Amino acid sequence: MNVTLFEIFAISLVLLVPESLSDSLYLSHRRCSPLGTSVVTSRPDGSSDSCTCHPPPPPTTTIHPPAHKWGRRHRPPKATWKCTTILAPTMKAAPTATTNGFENSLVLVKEAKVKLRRIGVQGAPIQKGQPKLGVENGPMLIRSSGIVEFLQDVGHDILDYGNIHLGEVFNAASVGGNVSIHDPADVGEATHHIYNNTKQILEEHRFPLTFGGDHALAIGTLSAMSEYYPDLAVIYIDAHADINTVDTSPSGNMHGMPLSFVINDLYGSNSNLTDYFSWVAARIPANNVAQIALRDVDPGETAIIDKLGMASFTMRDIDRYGIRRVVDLALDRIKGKTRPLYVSMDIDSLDDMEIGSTTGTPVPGGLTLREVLTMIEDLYRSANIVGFELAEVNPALGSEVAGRRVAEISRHILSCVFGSCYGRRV
Ligand SMILES: [Mn+2]
Repeated sequence: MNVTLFEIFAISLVLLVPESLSDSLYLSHRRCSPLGTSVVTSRPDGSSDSCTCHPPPPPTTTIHPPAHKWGRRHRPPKATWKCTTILAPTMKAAPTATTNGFENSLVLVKEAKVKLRRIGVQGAPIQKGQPKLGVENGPMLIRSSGIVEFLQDVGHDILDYGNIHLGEVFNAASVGGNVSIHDPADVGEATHHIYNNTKQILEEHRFPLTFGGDHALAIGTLSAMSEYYPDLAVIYIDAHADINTVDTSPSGNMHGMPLSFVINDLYGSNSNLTDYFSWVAARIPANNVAQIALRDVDPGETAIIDKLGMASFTMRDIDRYGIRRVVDLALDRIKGKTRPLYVSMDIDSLDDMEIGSTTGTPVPGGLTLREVLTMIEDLYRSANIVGFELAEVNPALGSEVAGRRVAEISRHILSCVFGSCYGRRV
Protein backbone atom coordinates (compact mmCIF):
# COMPACT_ATOMS: atom_id res chain seq x y z
CA MET A 1 0.00 0.00 0.00
CA ASN A 2 1.35 3.33 -1.06
CA VAL A 3 1.06 5.98 1.60
CA THR A 4 2.29 9.44 0.87
CA LEU A 5 4.09 11.53 3.41
CA PHE A 6 1.17 13.92 3.39
CA GLU A 7 -1.26 11.15 4.28
CA ILE A 8 0.95 10.08 7.17
CA PHE A 9 0.99 13.70 8.35
CA ALA A 10 -2.81 13.99 8.04
CA ILE A 11 -3.44 10.75 9.89
CA SER A 12 -1.07 11.82 12.65
CA LEU A 13 -3.00 15.07 13.04
CA VAL A 14 -6.28 13.20 13.41
CA LEU A 15 -4.72 10.96 16.01
CA LEU A 16 -3.36 13.95 17.93
CA VAL A 17 -6.61 15.93 18.02
CA PRO A 18 -8.09 15.44 21.46
CA GLU A 19 -11.50 13.97 21.86
CA SER A 20 -14.46 16.25 22.12
CA LEU A 21 -14.61 17.66 25.61
CA SER A 22 -18.24 18.62 25.40
CA ASP A 23 -19.41 15.68 27.47
CA SER A 24 -19.94 16.57 31.05
CA LEU A 25 -17.69 13.81 32.23
CA TYR A 26 -14.56 12.92 30.35
CA LEU A 27 -12.37 10.04 31.31
CA SER A 28 -8.76 10.13 30.40
CA HIS A 29 -6.71 7.00 30.76
CA ARG A 30 -3.06 7.30 30.06
CA ARG A 31 -0.41 4.70 30.30
CA CYS A 32 2.41 5.97 32.43
CA SER A 33 5.76 4.92 33.62
CA PRO A 34 7.81 4.89 35.61
CA LEU A 35 5.56 4.37 38.59
CA GLY A 36 4.77 7.54 40.54
CA THR A 37 5.43 10.03 37.74
CA SER A 38 3.15 13.00 37.40
CA VAL A 39 1.50 13.38 34.01
CA VAL A 40 0.33 16.81 32.90
CA THR A 41 -2.21 17.10 30.11
CA SER A 42 -3.25 20.34 28.44
CA ARG A 43 -6.86 20.74 27.50
CA PRO A 44 -8.27 22.70 24.54
CA ASP A 45 -9.68 25.39 26.82
CA GLY A 46 -6.16 26.22 27.98
CA SER A 47 -6.44 24.57 31.38
CA SER A 48 -4.49 21.49 32.32
CA ASP A 49 -4.68 18.64 34.73
CA SER A 50 -2.15 16.38 36.25
CA CYS A 51 -2.35 13.01 37.86
CA THR A 52 -0.07 10.51 39.41
CA CYS A 53 0.38 6.98 38.21
CA HIS A 54 -1.45 4.38 40.20
CA PRO A 55 -2.46 0.77 39.81
CA PRO A 56 -5.69 -0.01 37.98
CA PRO A 57 -8.71 -0.10 40.23
CA PRO A 58 -10.19 -3.50 41.02
CA PRO A 59 -12.58 -4.60 38.28
CA THR A 60 -15.66 -4.02 40.41
CA THR A 61 -14.89 -0.32 40.88
CA THR A 62 -13.53 0.49 37.42
CA ILE A 63 -15.47 3.26 35.70
CA HIS A 64 -16.02 2.34 32.08
CA PRO A 65 -17.45 5.03 29.83
CA PRO A 66 -19.76 3.93 27.04
CA ALA A 67 -17.85 2.42 24.16
CA HIS A 68 -18.75 5.26 21.78
CA LYS A 69 -16.90 7.69 24.02
CA TRP A 70 -13.58 5.98 23.43
CA GLY A 71 -11.44 7.79 20.89
CA ARG A 72 -8.84 6.28 18.66
CA ARG A 73 -6.13 6.66 21.22
CA HIS A 74 -8.24 5.55 24.11
CA ARG A 75 -8.86 1.93 24.69
CA PRO A 76 -10.35 0.29 27.74
CA PRO A 77 -7.70 0.11 30.40
CA LYS A 78 -5.53 -2.94 30.45
CA ALA A 79 -4.43 -4.45 33.69
CA THR A 80 -1.43 -2.25 33.96
CA TRP A 81 -0.41 0.84 35.87
CA LYS A 82 -2.25 3.83 34.49
CA CYS A 83 -2.77 7.48 35.01
CA THR A 84 -6.52 7.89 35.30
CA THR A 85 -8.23 11.20 35.75
CA ILE A 86 -11.91 12.00 35.68
CA LEU A 87 -12.28 15.46 34.23
CA ALA A 88 -15.25 17.73 34.09
CA PRO A 89 -13.97 20.01 31.32
CA THR A 90 -17.10 22.13 31.05
CA MET A 91 -16.84 23.13 34.71
CA LYS A 92 -14.06 25.55 35.41
CA ALA A 93 -12.97 25.91 38.97
CA ALA A 94 -15.10 28.76 40.31
CA PRO A 95 -13.25 31.41 42.27
CA THR A 96 -14.70 30.39 45.61
CA ALA A 97 -14.43 32.72 48.55
CA THR A 98 -12.69 30.48 51.00
CA THR A 99 -10.44 31.09 53.90
CA ASN A 100 -8.68 28.12 55.37
CA GLY A 101 -11.08 25.99 53.38
CA PHE A 102 -14.23 27.34 55.00
CA GLU A 103 -16.67 29.24 52.86
CA ASN A 104 -17.77 32.50 54.49
CA SER A 105 -15.76 31.79 57.58
CA LEU A 106 -15.60 34.28 60.39
CA VAL A 107 -12.07 35.11 59.26
CA LEU A 108 -13.52 36.21 55.95
CA VAL A 109 -16.37 38.06 57.60
CA LYS A 110 -13.84 39.98 59.69
CA GLU A 111 -12.05 41.02 56.55
CA ALA A 112 -15.25 42.09 54.80
CA LYS A 113 -16.15 45.72 55.19
CA VAL A 114 -19.78 46.50 55.87
CA LYS A 115 -21.34 48.62 53.15
CA LEU A 116 -22.16 51.86 54.92
CA ARG A 117 -25.50 53.33 53.91
CA ARG A 118 -27.73 56.33 54.32
CA ILE A 119 -30.72 54.98 56.24
CA GLY A 120 -34.06 56.63 57.00
CA VAL A 121 -35.95 55.02 59.91
CA GLN A 122 -39.70 55.49 60.16
CA GLY A 123 -42.26 54.10 62.56
CA ALA A 124 -45.58 53.17 60.94
CA PRO A 125 -47.87 52.73 63.96
CA ILE A 126 -50.87 51.57 61.94
CA GLN A 127 -53.32 49.32 63.78
CA LYS A 128 -56.61 49.43 61.85
CA GLY A 129 -55.51 46.75 59.39
CA GLN A 130 -56.41 44.21 62.07
CA PRO A 131 -58.47 44.21 65.29
CA LYS A 132 -55.90 43.77 68.08
CA LEU A 133 -54.72 46.84 69.95
CA GLY A 134 -51.05 47.24 70.79
CA VAL A 135 -49.46 46.76 67.39
CA GLU A 136 -49.24 50.57 67.11
CA ASN A 137 -46.54 50.29 69.78
CA GLY A 138 -44.43 47.94 67.67
CA PRO A 139 -42.11 50.74 66.46
CA MET A 140 -41.47 51.76 70.08
CA LEU A 141 -40.55 48.18 71.04
CA ILE A 142 -38.22 47.72 68.07
CA ARG A 143 -36.47 51.05 68.78
CA SER A 144 -36.08 50.02 72.43
CA SER A 145 -33.73 47.25 71.27
CA GLY A 146 -31.09 49.90 70.55
CA ILE A 147 -30.88 49.04 66.86
CA VAL A 148 -30.79 52.67 65.69
CA GLU A 149 -27.86 53.45 68.01
CA PHE A 150 -26.12 50.24 66.97
CA LEU A 151 -26.32 51.06 63.26
CA GLN A 152 -25.09 54.56 64.03
CA ASP A 153 -22.12 53.13 65.94
CA VAL A 154 -21.29 50.87 63.00
CA GLY A 155 -20.93 54.01 60.94
CA HIS A 156 -24.14 54.21 58.92
CA ASP A 157 -25.58 57.65 58.26
CA ILE A 158 -28.92 57.01 59.97
CA LEU A 159 -31.74 59.49 60.43
CA ASP A 160 -34.84 58.60 62.47
CA TYR A 161 -37.91 60.33 61.01
CA GLY A 162 -39.94 59.27 64.07
CA ASN A 163 -43.41 57.79 63.88
CA ILE A 164 -45.57 58.83 60.95
CA HIS A 165 -48.71 60.79 61.77
CA LEU A 166 -51.40 58.60 60.27
CA GLY A 167 -54.39 60.95 60.14
CA GLU A 168 -57.67 61.11 61.92
CA VAL A 169 -60.39 59.24 60.06
CA PHE A 170 -62.80 57.31 62.20
CA ASN A 171 -65.87 56.72 60.08
CA ALA A 172 -65.54 52.99 59.63
CA ALA A 173 -67.14 52.08 56.34
CA SER A 174 -68.40 48.83 54.90
CA VAL A 175 -67.96 47.91 51.29
CA GLY A 176 -69.10 45.05 49.05
CA GLY A 177 -67.60 41.62 48.62
CA ASN A 178 -68.33 38.51 50.61
CA VAL A 179 -67.69 40.25 53.90
CA SER A 180 -67.33 43.76 55.10
CA ILE A 181 -63.83 45.09 54.91
CA HIS A 182 -62.92 46.68 58.21
CA ASP A 183 -61.92 50.33 58.40
CA PRO A 184 -60.89 50.92 54.77
CA ALA A 185 -61.08 54.68 55.20
CA ASP A 186 -58.65 54.64 58.14
CA VAL A 187 -56.30 52.21 56.42
CA GLY A 188 -56.50 54.19 53.18
CA GLU A 189 -55.56 57.42 54.89
CA ALA A 190 -52.87 55.88 57.11
CA THR A 191 -51.17 54.03 54.25
CA HIS A 192 -51.30 57.19 52.14
CA HIS A 193 -49.26 58.94 54.85
CA ILE A 194 -46.87 55.98 54.96
CA TYR A 195 -46.53 56.21 51.18
CA ASN A 196 -45.72 59.93 51.34
CA ASN A 197 -43.18 59.49 54.15
CA THR A 198 -41.45 56.58 52.40
CA LYS A 199 -41.31 58.64 49.22
CA GLN A 200 -39.71 61.49 51.11
CA ILE A 201 -37.05 59.17 52.57
CA LEU A 202 -36.29 57.86 49.07
CA GLU A 203 -36.07 61.36 47.64
CA GLU A 204 -33.57 62.20 50.35
CA HIS A 205 -31.52 59.26 49.04
CA ARG A 206 -31.96 57.11 52.10
CA PHE A 207 -32.75 53.42 52.61
CA PRO A 208 -36.30 53.25 54.03
CA LEU A 209 -36.29 51.14 57.20
CA THR A 210 -39.85 50.81 58.45
CA PHE A 211 -41.03 49.53 61.82
CA GLY A 212 -44.68 48.42 62.04
CA GLY A 213 -47.46 48.52 62.85
CA ASP A 214 -49.73 46.03 61.13
CA HIS A 215 -48.83 44.71 57.69
CA ALA A 216 -51.36 46.88 55.84
CA LEU A 217 -48.51 49.41 55.99
CA ALA A 218 -47.02 47.56 52.97
CA ILE A 219 -49.66 49.17 50.74
CA GLY A 220 -47.88 52.48 51.41
CA THR A 221 -44.26 51.35 51.47
CA LEU A 222 -44.50 49.09 48.39
CA SER A 223 -46.30 51.82 46.44
CA ALA A 224 -43.51 54.29 47.16
CA MET A 225 -40.71 51.77 46.61
CA SER A 226 -42.09 50.58 43.25
CA GLU A 227 -42.57 54.16 42.11
CA TYR A 228 -38.94 55.00 42.90
CA TYR A 229 -37.54 51.67 41.62
CA PRO A 230 -39.61 50.64 38.56
CA ASP A 231 -37.90 47.22 38.36
CA LEU A 232 -38.25 46.50 42.08
CA ALA A 233 -38.21 42.87 43.25
CA VAL A 234 -39.91 41.94 46.53
CA ILE A 235 -39.26 39.19 49.06
CA TYR A 236 -42.29 38.86 51.30
CA ILE A 237 -41.55 36.84 54.44
CA ASP A 238 -44.78 35.90 56.21
CA ALA A 239 -46.78 32.97 57.57
CA HIS A 240 -49.69 34.35 55.53
CA ALA A 241 -49.90 35.21 51.86
CA ASP A 242 -51.43 38.69 52.47
CA ILE A 243 -52.86 38.67 48.95
CA ASN A 244 -56.61 38.52 49.69
CA THR A 245 -58.88 40.82 47.73
CA VAL A 246 -62.20 42.34 48.78
CA ASP A 247 -63.88 39.26 47.33
CA THR A 248 -61.67 36.58 48.89
CA SER A 249 -60.92 37.98 52.36
CA PRO A 250 -62.49 35.70 55.00
CA SER A 251 -61.82 38.14 57.85
CA GLY A 252 -62.17 41.55 56.26
CA ASN A 253 -58.91 42.62 57.91
CA MET A 254 -56.81 44.68 55.54
CA HIS A 255 -53.46 43.49 56.90
CA GLY A 256 -54.20 40.32 54.91
CA MET A 257 -54.61 42.25 51.66
CA PRO A 258 -51.61 44.52 50.91
CA LEU A 259 -50.19 42.51 47.99
CA SER A 260 -53.53 42.60 46.14
CA PHE A 261 -53.24 46.40 46.04
CA VAL A 262 -49.72 46.71 44.69
CA ILE A 263 -49.42 43.73 42.28
CA ASN A 264 -50.38 45.04 38.85
CA ASP A 265 -51.77 41.68 37.71
CA LEU A 266 -54.46 42.19 40.36
CA TYR A 267 -55.25 45.74 39.37
CA GLY A 268 -58.96 46.44 39.80
CA SER A 269 -59.69 43.59 42.20
CA ASN A 270 -60.38 46.03 45.03
CA SER A 271 -62.16 48.55 42.84
CA ASN A 272 -64.94 49.18 45.35
CA LEU A 273 -62.31 50.58 47.73
CA THR A 274 -61.10 53.09 45.15
CA ASP A 275 -62.52 55.99 47.16
CA TYR A 276 -59.87 55.35 49.81
CA PHE A 277 -57.02 54.05 47.68
CA SER A 278 -57.18 56.19 44.56
CA TRP A 279 -53.58 57.21 45.25
CA VAL A 280 -52.32 53.61 44.87
CA ALA A 281 -50.87 52.58 41.52
CA ALA A 282 -50.40 48.82 41.24
CA ARG A 283 -46.97 48.74 39.64
CA ILE A 284 -45.34 45.48 40.71
CA PRO A 285 -45.62 42.45 38.39
CA ALA A 286 -46.52 39.23 40.22
CA ASN A 287 -43.36 37.76 38.68
CA ASN A 288 -41.26 40.13 40.78
CA VAL A 289 -42.66 38.96 44.12
CA ALA A 290 -41.57 35.89 46.10
CA GLN A 291 -43.25 34.74 49.30
CA ILE A 292 -41.34 32.75 51.92
CA ALA A 293 -42.46 30.87 55.06
CA LEU A 294 -46.13 30.42 54.10
CA ARG A 295 -48.17 28.09 56.28
CA ASP A 296 -51.60 29.68 56.72
CA VAL A 297 -53.03 30.54 53.31
CA ASP A 298 -56.72 31.14 52.59
CA PRO A 299 -58.37 29.18 49.71
CA GLY A 300 -58.97 32.35 47.70
CA GLU A 301 -55.31 33.26 48.07
CA THR A 302 -54.17 29.84 46.86
CA ALA A 303 -56.27 30.35 43.74
CA ILE A 304 -54.68 33.77 43.11
CA ILE A 305 -51.15 32.46 43.68
CA ASP A 306 -51.76 29.52 41.33
CA LYS A 307 -53.34 31.71 38.68
CA LEU A 308 -50.44 34.17 38.73
CA GLY A 309 -47.81 31.41 39.00
CA MET A 310 -46.14 33.20 41.87
CA ALA A 311 -42.88 32.16 43.51
CA SER A 312 -44.43 31.10 46.81
CA PHE A 313 -42.38 28.99 49.20
CA THR A 314 -44.11 27.24 52.08
CA MET A 315 -42.55 25.90 55.25
CA ARG A 316 -42.76 22.51 53.55
CA ASP A 317 -40.45 23.81 50.80
CA ILE A 318 -38.05 25.01 53.48
CA ASP A 319 -38.14 21.55 55.09
CA ARG A 320 -37.38 20.00 51.75
CA TYR A 321 -34.71 22.29 50.33
CA GLY A 322 -33.36 24.14 53.35
CA ILE A 323 -33.59 27.88 53.83
CA ARG A 324 -30.45 28.74 51.83
CA ARG A 325 -31.66 26.91 48.72
CA VAL A 326 -35.11 28.46 49.06
CA VAL A 327 -33.59 31.96 49.21
CA ASP A 328 -31.55 31.17 46.12
CA LEU A 329 -34.55 29.77 44.24
CA ALA A 330 -36.70 32.73 45.25
CA LEU A 331 -34.11 35.27 44.10
CA ASP A 332 -33.67 33.42 40.82
CA ARG A 333 -37.41 33.37 40.18
CA ILE A 334 -37.82 37.12 40.68
CA LYS A 335 -34.38 38.03 39.25
CA GLY A 336 -33.67 39.47 42.66
CA LYS A 337 -29.90 39.30 42.29
CA THR A 338 -29.87 41.94 39.56
CA ARG A 339 -32.78 44.12 40.62
CA PRO A 340 -33.21 46.42 43.59
CA LEU A 341 -34.75 44.26 46.30
CA TYR A 342 -37.29 45.22 48.95
CA VAL A 343 -37.79 42.89 51.89
CA SER A 344 -41.11 42.96 53.71
CA MET A 345 -41.02 40.83 56.83
CA ASP A 346 -43.86 39.90 59.14
CA ILE A 347 -42.64 38.82 62.58
CA ASP A 348 -45.24 36.01 62.41
CA SER A 349 -43.03 34.28 59.83
CA LEU A 350 -41.07 33.13 62.87
CA ASP A 351 -42.24 30.13 64.82
CA ASP A 352 -44.54 31.09 67.65
CA MET A 353 -42.09 29.38 70.05
CA GLU A 354 -39.50 32.02 69.11
CA ILE A 355 -41.66 35.10 69.51
CA GLY A 356 -43.92 34.03 72.36
CA SER A 357 -47.20 35.16 70.74
CA THR A 358 -46.11 38.82 70.52
CA THR A 359 -48.02 39.15 67.25
CA GLY A 360 -51.69 39.29 66.30
CA THR A 361 -51.89 36.13 64.21
CA PRO A 362 -49.21 33.70 65.43
CA VAL A 363 -48.90 30.39 63.60
CA PRO A 364 -46.93 27.41 64.92
CA GLY A 365 -44.44 25.53 62.77
CA GLY A 366 -42.60 28.55 61.42
CA LEU A 367 -39.04 29.70 60.91
CA THR A 368 -36.48 29.41 63.65
CA LEU A 369 -34.49 32.52 64.48
CA ARG A 370 -31.42 30.79 63.03
CA GLU A 371 -33.22 30.23 59.72
CA VAL A 372 -34.29 33.87 59.61
CA LEU A 373 -30.76 35.14 60.25
CA THR A 374 -29.33 32.79 57.62
CA MET A 375 -31.95 33.96 55.16
CA ILE A 376 -31.32 37.67 55.81
CA GLU A 377 -27.56 37.22 55.63
CA ASP A 378 -27.89 35.41 52.30
CA LEU A 379 -30.15 38.16 50.99
CA TYR A 380 -27.61 40.77 52.09
CA ARG A 381 -24.79 38.92 50.37
CA SER A 382 -26.60 38.01 47.13
CA ALA A 383 -28.84 40.98 46.51
CA ASN A 384 -28.98 44.74 46.66
CA ILE A 385 -31.49 45.38 49.44
CA VAL A 386 -32.89 48.89 49.02
CA GLY A 387 -35.52 48.88 51.77
CA PHE A 388 -36.73 46.75 54.65
CA GLU A 389 -39.75 46.61 56.92
CA LEU A 390 -40.60 44.59 60.00
CA ALA A 391 -44.32 44.40 60.69
CA GLU A 392 -46.84 43.02 63.21
CA VAL A 393 -44.75 43.28 66.37
CA ASN A 394 -47.32 43.71 69.15
CA PRO A 395 -45.88 44.31 72.64
CA ALA A 396 -49.36 44.16 74.18
CA LEU A 397 -49.62 40.46 73.39
CA GLY A 398 -47.42 37.82 74.98
CA SER A 399 -45.53 38.24 78.24
CA GLU A 400 -43.10 40.97 79.19
CA VAL A 401 -40.28 38.47 78.83
CA ALA A 402 -41.50 37.59 75.33
CA GLY A 403 -41.62 41.29 74.51
CA ARG A 404 -37.98 41.74 75.52
CA ARG A 405 -37.03 38.68 73.51
CA VAL A 406 -38.83 39.88 70.38
CA ALA A 407 -37.03 43.22 70.71
CA GLU A 408 -33.73 41.37 70.85
CA ILE A 409 -34.76 39.21 67.88
CA SER A 410 -35.59 42.38 65.94
CA ARG A 411 -32.15 43.81 66.70
CA HIS A 412 -30.45 40.65 65.40
CA ILE A 413 -32.56 40.59 62.23
CA LEU A 414 -32.00 44.28 61.49
CA SER A 415 -28.27 44.00 62.16
CA CYS A 416 -28.13 41.27 59.52
CA VAL A 417 -30.01 43.46 57.02
CA PHE A 418 -27.03 45.81 57.10
CA GLY A 419 -24.32 43.16 57.07
CA SER A 420 -23.54 43.09 60.80
CA CYS A 421 -24.69 39.55 61.61
CA TYR A 422 -21.54 39.03 63.64
CA GLY A 423 -21.51 42.25 65.58
CA ARG A 424 -19.85 45.49 64.69
CA ARG A 425 -17.49 45.48 61.69
CA VAL A 426 -16.05 48.75 60.59
MN1 LIG B 1 -48.35 39.74 57.13
